[in-house]
Amino acid sequence: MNEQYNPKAIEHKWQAFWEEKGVDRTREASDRPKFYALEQFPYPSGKLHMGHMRVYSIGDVVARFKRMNGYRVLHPMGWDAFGMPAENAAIQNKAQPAKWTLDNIAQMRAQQKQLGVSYDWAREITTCEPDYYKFTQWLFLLFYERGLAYRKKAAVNWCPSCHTVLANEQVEDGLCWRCESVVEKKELEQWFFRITEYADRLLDDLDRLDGWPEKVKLMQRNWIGRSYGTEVTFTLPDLAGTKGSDAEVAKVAGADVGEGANVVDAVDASASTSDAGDVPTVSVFTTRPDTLFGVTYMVVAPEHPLVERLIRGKQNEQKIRDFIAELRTKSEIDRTSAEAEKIGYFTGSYAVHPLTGERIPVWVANYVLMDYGTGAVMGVPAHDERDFAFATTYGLPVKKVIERTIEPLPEPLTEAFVEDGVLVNSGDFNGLPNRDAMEKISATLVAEGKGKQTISYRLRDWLVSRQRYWGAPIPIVYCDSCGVVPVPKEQLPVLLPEDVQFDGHSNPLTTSPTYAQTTCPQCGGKARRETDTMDTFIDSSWYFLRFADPHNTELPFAKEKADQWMAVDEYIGGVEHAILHMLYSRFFTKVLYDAGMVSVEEPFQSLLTQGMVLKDGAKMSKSKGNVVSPNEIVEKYGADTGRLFILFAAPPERDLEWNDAGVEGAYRFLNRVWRMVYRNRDLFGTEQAAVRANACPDSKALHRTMHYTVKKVTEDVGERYHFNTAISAVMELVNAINSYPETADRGTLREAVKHVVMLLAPFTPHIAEELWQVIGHTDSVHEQNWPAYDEAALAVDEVEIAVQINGKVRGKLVIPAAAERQEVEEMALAEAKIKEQLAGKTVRKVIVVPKKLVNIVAK
Ligand code: ANZ
Ligand code: ZN
Repeated sequence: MNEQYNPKAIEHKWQAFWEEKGVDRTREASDRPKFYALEQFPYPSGKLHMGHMRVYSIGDVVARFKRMNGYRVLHPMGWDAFGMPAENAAIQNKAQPAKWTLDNIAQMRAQQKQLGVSYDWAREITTCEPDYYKFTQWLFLLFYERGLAYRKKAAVNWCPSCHTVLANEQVEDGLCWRCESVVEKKELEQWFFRITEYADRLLDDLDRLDGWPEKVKLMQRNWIGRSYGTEVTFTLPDLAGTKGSDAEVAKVAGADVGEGANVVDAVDASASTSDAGDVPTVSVFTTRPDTLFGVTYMVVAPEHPLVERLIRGKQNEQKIRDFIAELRTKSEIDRTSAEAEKIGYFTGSYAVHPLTGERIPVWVANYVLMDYGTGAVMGVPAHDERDFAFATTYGLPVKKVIERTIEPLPEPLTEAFVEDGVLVNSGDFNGLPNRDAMEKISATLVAEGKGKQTISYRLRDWLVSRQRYWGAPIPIVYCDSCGVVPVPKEQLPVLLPEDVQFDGHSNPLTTSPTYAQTTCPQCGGKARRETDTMDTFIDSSWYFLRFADPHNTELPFAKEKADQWMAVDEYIGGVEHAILHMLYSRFFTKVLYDAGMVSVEEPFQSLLTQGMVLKDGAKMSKSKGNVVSPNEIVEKYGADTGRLFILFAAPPERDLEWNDAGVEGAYRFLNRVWRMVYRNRDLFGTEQAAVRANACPDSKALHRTMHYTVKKVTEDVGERYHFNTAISAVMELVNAINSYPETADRGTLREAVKHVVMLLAPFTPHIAEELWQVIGHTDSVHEQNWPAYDEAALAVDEVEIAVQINGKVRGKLVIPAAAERQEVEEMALAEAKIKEQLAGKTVRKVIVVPKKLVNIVAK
């Protein structure tokens, strides 16, 4: 027998054993409760980094713990395998993206297996394989059938010299990442998913997700950004009789205008103006109708359909045209960031205030976005910080309409007053608290046909087209006679062609001589295939469902299989995916629920966002040169030490500071456990002594420590995921065993040793398995029932209490914890020291505070 802990000798052996015995296989049919543990599947970059090792270690503790606690567990792994890096590698190395990707997967899978993570590899999925993307396409068609996939023009980043569309992350400071040309915006037909139709459900159902961190829910709420407000209609009498040009009407109908319902209203408003004689109108979206009397100007977005008519023939016309042309090159983020300079021009036109009839100058400015609200806002400088700054810059008047109640505001205002108060300068509404005025003014506008109550969302529809090769082809063809035709489901998958060029100068899919030409599935005539592929976020929006039924060839998954496992009970991953991936997965699940394909409306019941792995205070990264690779650690110390260190060094949600001494410490601890088990292995002979836990104080104490440790680990792991404190409790139990006297009860010792092995199983699975065999078992420790603890054994059965005479402590007493009041009183009075001090006094009264003290009142 090898008495030296040698991880190399045991880890591989047990990995092979588990695989052969199918220890990590999912047990489907069983009456045990289900538990679905899932770590976010990785992008196959080629190498595991410490962040991966951390998330898999956490997930594995959860999965193993649940198995031992009587659950049937689904714990799968796969690959988020489409995406840009494979295509860039293809350009650089002339290797096919498929080959590059699959090679990387092979390497990473081998590394994962070295970590001893208990994945059911029979369920592995790879999103770039046709057997998977066939169903990604199938789901695209489902969305299309349900009216949730549609096409419209949208601005994309376009590099004029590479002739290609660039993803946002390929645009660096406005330049193409490859050739450094200035990137332009170009309008192209793109596919979208109508996620906005689910905005309310995506928002409201967040309240059901008790197992999610508040901060993640808040991020999702902000991303969806629902605002209740009022649309207020202003008239533009000066524009009556001027008509929109045909070009303008065309523009209004398509390109620049977003898809939101509000924008459609804006279009209606301007469209109605072409009826000669009618007075044109413009609506603004405001969340503050109470400030309506404080409007001193109005601003429309540069892309607003009315801009043309507002500026035509006016003094600033040319300046505004130049300004708009320049803005086209700016991103929405640049335009709206708080630091961005607010630039505007007076159009030369005026609107009329709906309640006062005042003439309000209409401006155009960069900070108003066309695709939020109505694309027009009312400026209230007295009560909005942004408007105050704008009015100050351009010399626009500031009109106070809310007065502070405690102390009047300074005159003139030195900054916007954004708190609550009472209305002034607001006609009939004067004197109302502004919160009440919101309702009242809004109601008045609605009654007079000058406004309506609306809801606006920040959330936009999801642009899913990519002009890229390495993604799931969009299964659509275009036919001259039939138009847009979905590929029939039985013809899926639409396979990626291999006769393509990776020259970096175009979408490779368009370079295939064969791919785009096809026949129309409806009329059999000539047709053209869609050459866009899908955003890879689509692949990862349903993979957790595929794991429930990974080999289905007819459907993405069968409902009864999905229902067996969904929702994911614990989803573990990085906070960087807290918004988009989570939102898209939630959206998919709701659509599939509506389609009757699954019975849950939310995919992830509980979410654990793990912290980063830092070294020397900074995130590990190649550029900082502070990377420690999992490989290195496994080579030097074995996977168990790496796992133990990672789990011990910080609770999962916190950042973890890498520490070589800490790794050494974890290794030393495992060595200690190893020697401890070997030293005591003879206790597990054929004739085992019975446990006599009460035989002596030492055995009683060890017995108690053991039960305490079981309870602590059970609760820390099962309820809180405090793996670090669980591990430290096991360390204390090992200490207690090591200082247990030779003469004390052997049975108690044997039980304690065995429990250490079992308690370590979820954290350090290989050494636990090896030592399990050392103490005489032939089955797997991972298939044992998690040890139970005995509350009674935890009870500390004697307590020390203070004995006071007239409030002063005069002695101590050790008594049975269960002693009755009367007994306690008698024992106190019988105590030698106390007796002595009471000599010559009369006891008047004895007060007993159970388990704490006895106070004797005597004179
Ligand atoms: C007048 C007003 C007065 C406003 C006031 C605020 C404070 P949230 O809450 O984010 O929905 N707004 C409306 N549409 C806009 C657009 N397309 N681009 C830029 N800003 C726009 O914000 C709603 C507020 O944002 C609206 O209420 C409007 O300014 C502005 F004391 O109207 B408010
Ligand atoms: Zn056709």
